[in-house]
Amino acid sequence: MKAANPVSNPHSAAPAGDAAAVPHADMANAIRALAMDAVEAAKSGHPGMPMGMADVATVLFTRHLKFDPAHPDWPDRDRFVLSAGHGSMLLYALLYLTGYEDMTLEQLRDFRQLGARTAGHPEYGHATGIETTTGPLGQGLANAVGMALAERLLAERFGGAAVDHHTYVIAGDGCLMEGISHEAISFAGHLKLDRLIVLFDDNSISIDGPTDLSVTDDQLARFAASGWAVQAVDGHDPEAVDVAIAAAKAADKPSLIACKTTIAYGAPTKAGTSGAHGSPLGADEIAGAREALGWPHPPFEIPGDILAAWRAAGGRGAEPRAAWQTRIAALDAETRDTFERLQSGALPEGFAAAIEGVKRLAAEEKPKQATRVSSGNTLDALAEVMPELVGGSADLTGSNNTKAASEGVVAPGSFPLPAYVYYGVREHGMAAVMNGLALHKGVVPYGGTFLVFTDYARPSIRLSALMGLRVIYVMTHDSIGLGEDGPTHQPVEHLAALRAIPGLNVYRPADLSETAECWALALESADAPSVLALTRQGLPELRDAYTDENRCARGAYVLAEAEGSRAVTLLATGSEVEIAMAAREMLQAEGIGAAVVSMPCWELFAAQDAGYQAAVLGDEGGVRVAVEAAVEFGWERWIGPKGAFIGMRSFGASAPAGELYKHFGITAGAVVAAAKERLG
Ligand SMILES: Cc1ncc(C[n+]2csc(CCOP(=O)(O)OP(=O)(O)O)c2C)c(N)n1
Repeated sequence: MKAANPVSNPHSAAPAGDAAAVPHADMANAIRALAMDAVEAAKSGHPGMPMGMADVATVLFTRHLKFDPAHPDWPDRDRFVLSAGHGSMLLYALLYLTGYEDMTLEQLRDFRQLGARTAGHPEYGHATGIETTTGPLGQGLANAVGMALAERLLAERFGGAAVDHHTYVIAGDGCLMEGISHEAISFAGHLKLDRLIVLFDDNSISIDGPTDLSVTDDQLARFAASGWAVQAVDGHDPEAVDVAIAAAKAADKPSLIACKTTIAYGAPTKAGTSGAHGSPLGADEIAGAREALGWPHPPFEIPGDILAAWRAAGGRGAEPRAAWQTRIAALDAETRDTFERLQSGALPEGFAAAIEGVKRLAAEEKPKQATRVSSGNTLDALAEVMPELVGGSADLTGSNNTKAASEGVVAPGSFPLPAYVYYGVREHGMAAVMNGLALHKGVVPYGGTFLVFTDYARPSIRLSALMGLRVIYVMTHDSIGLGEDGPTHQPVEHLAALRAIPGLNVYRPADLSETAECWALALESADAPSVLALTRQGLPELRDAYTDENRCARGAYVLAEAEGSRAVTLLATGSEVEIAMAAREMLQAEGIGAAVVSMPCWELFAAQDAGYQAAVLGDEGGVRVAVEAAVEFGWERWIGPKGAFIGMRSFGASAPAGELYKHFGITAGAVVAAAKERLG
């Protein structure tokens, strides 16, 4: 299916403002030329998608998008998400043309080179105006749902004078084929997130060829069935696109606009084919495209009048931004302070006292409590002082203990803060929506499911880490200790798999005190995601007394020092710290000095200096025994050459927890035996 080779763009309506003098086609062709030239210079990349969507993007950026390149972090800007991240040159061209200071022509020339802002796929934090990292298809679309949700939550709290913006997405066939798109659109439709507008690059091409090789969905019907307003337009007709976006803005539901486009629009032989996907067009094809498009200018050269028109489009936001600033200044001082604190991500004054209150209660009452319950108690205290909390669960609220008493339930037309979101059985969607919430800023998301189902959310957890987002994953039922639900529900390799993700802090607290401390650390990590691995089963409080210090902050610490000289160091996390404590008693009773080290967070411990690590782990030649109801993978790093590991070597089984621990040999007796064997 090959599109007609356009000799000139038949739709050459003029955009608004100073840009009026320059025909639309020239504006759009500037994007096309930069995309072709940058991909050619890099000798890799995707020119087809930016060339196909250039008309749609031109209409969006010159007529609708509310943004100010001089203030890229303006909180009330419209968000633009390029979910089809392989078309990164579309975004980079737009950022350059509209005048983002850090997106220079040099950067475009250095497309895909080491150290350039213009990475192969848009990377959050590499350049201003990149709202999220995209590339894994479907993620951006789901992030945008989170951004649109954050907008509604903050608008309800602070009013339309402070928060009133849209979230736009460009998504391709690939994004819509991914399973995550179903979770995201279903959730957005349910909540009637009417500030969300998806521009679907409906070009019927993906890498393997025409999309009908693998998909024949009626996308309009699919979105409509999920509660979206849907329209279909010719994506090369700027007036039609303009009218459709205006209608979408007026809709009381999220909107899908299917934009029929031709991939690599203008390329003489590759337009409309998957040949325009994933590799440079080549010199001849580019020359032909320049001719067909009526773009005689040399590579990377944008004529002054066209660039000026684009810069004028970029300048449209200055006035609305200044007006917004005036409105913010007019807010009462308390509202403004809270708004600004939330935007900055700073924790509130009452934060430390909330954590202290939980720790004092732990020391005084020493409750026997599952750490999932401890987490719920901590959240109750935190939500009293943190209106920015947006909690939730993927249909396991009662099991995850994720709903704090003061959190209001999010529903269509009701967006209270602090908020609680019933995400439904959508783990992957939940994680990506939480990334979007965090990216938007102003709210702090956390969400729960069973630890074993981090597998269902893993691609988004990885992106939380890659982007350095404060997203908190509350993952309960963290071992065979969950008991009767059996091996499908019992994580064994998940701690190791999560610890393997760079930049992700995996916490496994042992009691109420540690749970409160780990929550504090997760919230204090403004630029890192956290997983809290929590138990279903009850655990004793292990601390003797209240300490002001956050003992989990260094990742591992000596919970109980050996009496006499230390011959054995017992390392454990979470529910197995109790087992290590029992083993210590038994060893001490035999006159063997044993210390117990609680290791709630490997990542934080790995960041400590060698002196601290050595003091905690004990003499390198000494005997170390680690106990964790999970696979050994990774523990060799801590237990040293003479070390032993007591844990899982297979999947679990369905039985009461106590029996399972015995069956799999995760007992104080086994720890003692392993220690004595190594002592010789
Ligand atoms: C999760 C995921 N799977 C596979 C890829 C590799 N990939 C990049 S683009 C693409 C095809 C996308 O097709 P479409 O969205 O229609 O983009 P277009 O061909 O229109 O540019 C694929 C499979 C990816 N980036 N992410």
